[in-house]
Amino acid sequence: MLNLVLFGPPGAGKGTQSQKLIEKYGLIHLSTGDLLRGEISQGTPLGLEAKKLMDHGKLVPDEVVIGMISNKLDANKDGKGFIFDGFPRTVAQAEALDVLLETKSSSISGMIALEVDDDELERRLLLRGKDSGRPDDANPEVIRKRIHEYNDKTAPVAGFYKQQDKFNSINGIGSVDEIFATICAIADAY
Ligand code: B4P
Repeated sequence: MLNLVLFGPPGAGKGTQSQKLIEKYGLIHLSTGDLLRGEISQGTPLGLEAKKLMDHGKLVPDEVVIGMISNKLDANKDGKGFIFDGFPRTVAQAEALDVLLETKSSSISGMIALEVDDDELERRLLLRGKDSGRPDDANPEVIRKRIHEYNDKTAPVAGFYKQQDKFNSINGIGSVDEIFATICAIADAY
């Protein structure tokens, strides 16, 4: 199985590149952001709780997202592999993912981190906020909170994969196709 973690701050291009990767490699896309927005649009209790946090740029509790990922892994046992987009976002989530995959005799092949500076992130998210309808994209203060949460809780996840010799960093600024070509060169090596 090819299991890739696409990593980077909010607005780095994880969702954008995931769409292209699933087309090219036939992998299953697991985006915790999309799963949470699905719960919100269905008005489930989990979604109502998550919305309060997401609208303020905060992370949703680890046990909630780990449970969602576990269900999705169980539901897609026979796939060629997964793209983890926006997960793991804390070291506790990364540790839990290793345990979940081990029970399925699988593991993460590698992490690909998209590097983008804060000014460009804010510009992209505000632009998307004009027509995405996402409350967390519409307000500069919430965007800055998301970037702060990333630096505080998510950036250390890179160290977790560096220790396992699975970390790859690439420039996330440039055309979507240029960045995709760089990602594919790494994915092909796996
Ligand atoms: P997510 O849905 O994961 O999304 P994201 O951080 O907003 O962004 P992404 O990096 O995917 O952006 P995209 O490529 O689409 O998270 C939302 C919230 O959910 C979090 O804040 C948190 O509250 C919660 N959550 C999710 N997962 C969680 C977890 N595991 N634990 C706890 N909480 C969790 O790109 C952004 C924009 O840039 C787009 O408009 C795109 O068109 C543009 N763009 C992309 N590539 C570009 C390029 N090369 N040049 C110019 N623009 C580009």
